[in-house]
Order: sequence, then C-alpha cells, then structure tokens
Amino acid sequence: MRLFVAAPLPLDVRERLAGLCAGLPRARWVEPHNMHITLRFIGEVDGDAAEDADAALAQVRHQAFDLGLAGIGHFGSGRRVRSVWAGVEGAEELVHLRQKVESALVRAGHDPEHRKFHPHVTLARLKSTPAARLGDYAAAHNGFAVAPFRLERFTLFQSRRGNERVHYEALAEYPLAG
Ligand code: 2AM
Repeated sequence: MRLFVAAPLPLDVRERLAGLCAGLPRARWVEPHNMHITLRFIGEVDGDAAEDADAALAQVRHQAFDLGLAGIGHFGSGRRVRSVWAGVEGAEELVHLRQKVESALVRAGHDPEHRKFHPHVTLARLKSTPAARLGDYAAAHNGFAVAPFRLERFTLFQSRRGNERVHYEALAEYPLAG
C-alpha cells in the first residue's frame, strides 16, 4: 500500500482552493476532497510496516496550532514545471510537527527523508503548460490568502488509484493536543 502523512484541510479552506482550479492548459487539477499539506511521503509498504508506522505516529505529541495559506508557487522550471501549489503561511509549528513525524517514522525503521520540506498544497500537476500561461495564472492569483485556521489533527493516508482517478483514504487520525 502507498502511504503518506498529511495535514488535512477544513472544508471551507478546500472550497477556497477549489476557486483556484481553473485557467491553466494541460493541468490535472487536484479534486478538493484530495487537497492536503503533505508532511511526509512514505511510499509503498506492506501491512506490517503500515502498522508500525501507525503505532509510531500515534506516539507523536504536539499542540494544536494555527496556520494560514498565502501565495501561489510551482515546482520545476521552464517547460518542466511539474506542479502549481498554494503556499503555507506561518509554517513554524508545521515544521516542528513534521520533524516529530519524521523522527517517529525513522524510529519505526523508515529511511530518513533528506529533501528539504516545502510546505504547500498541490493544486495541479502539469505537463508542458506554456510558461507564459503559468505566469498569467500566478499573476492573477498572486494575492491569494486564507486566514489562519486551527490544525487539530494530522492523518495517515492511503493513496489508491482507480478509474484513472486517485483517491486518498484516511487510515488513521492523530489528534493534536488542544
Ligand atoms: P504533493 O503534496 O506535492 O502533492 C500523495 O501522493 C502525496 O504524496 C502527494 O500530495 C504528493 O506530494 C506526495 N508524493 C507523491 N509521490 C511522492 C514522491 N515520490 N516523493 C515525495 N512526495 C510524494
């Protein structure tokens, strides 16, 4: 099974993000119910490893905290822009939480993640979208912002593919202390 750990987003935040999901040619837009902030991609694991990951994540202790969204960015450059995303504002606590998640998974036997953490909400995956169109899109939505909302849990998701659609199923939720 293919797993990842993420911060789920409230419905009203996903509805705001859905308003950004138009106006880019050759974009595969993320469906609003699938939108999240990835904390740690785990990848393909068997059932035992998934249980170990779940047990480790259940040990993570962290306070609930506020975070907002602001701005539009992308990964990749030139003709190889891979994705567009909304940025996270005030991500200090999210970075702390992500460090705890990372330590817990490493203790559970996963290889450490060496890539830098860039908190974001993926809006679309792109293939050969003309750079000028991307520039227009970013300019149009430059002022995008979502007021801070409270993150009260994080989630272990399973990524499933079916009918050419991807579906993220919440396998477990871990409350943050109120
Ligand atoms: P994203 O947050 O940038 O979209 C489920 O597929 C989630 O895990 C996606 O949201 C995606 O990142 C992230 N993900 C998928 N494949 C990945 C990979 N090979 N390395 C890192 N993260 C990945």
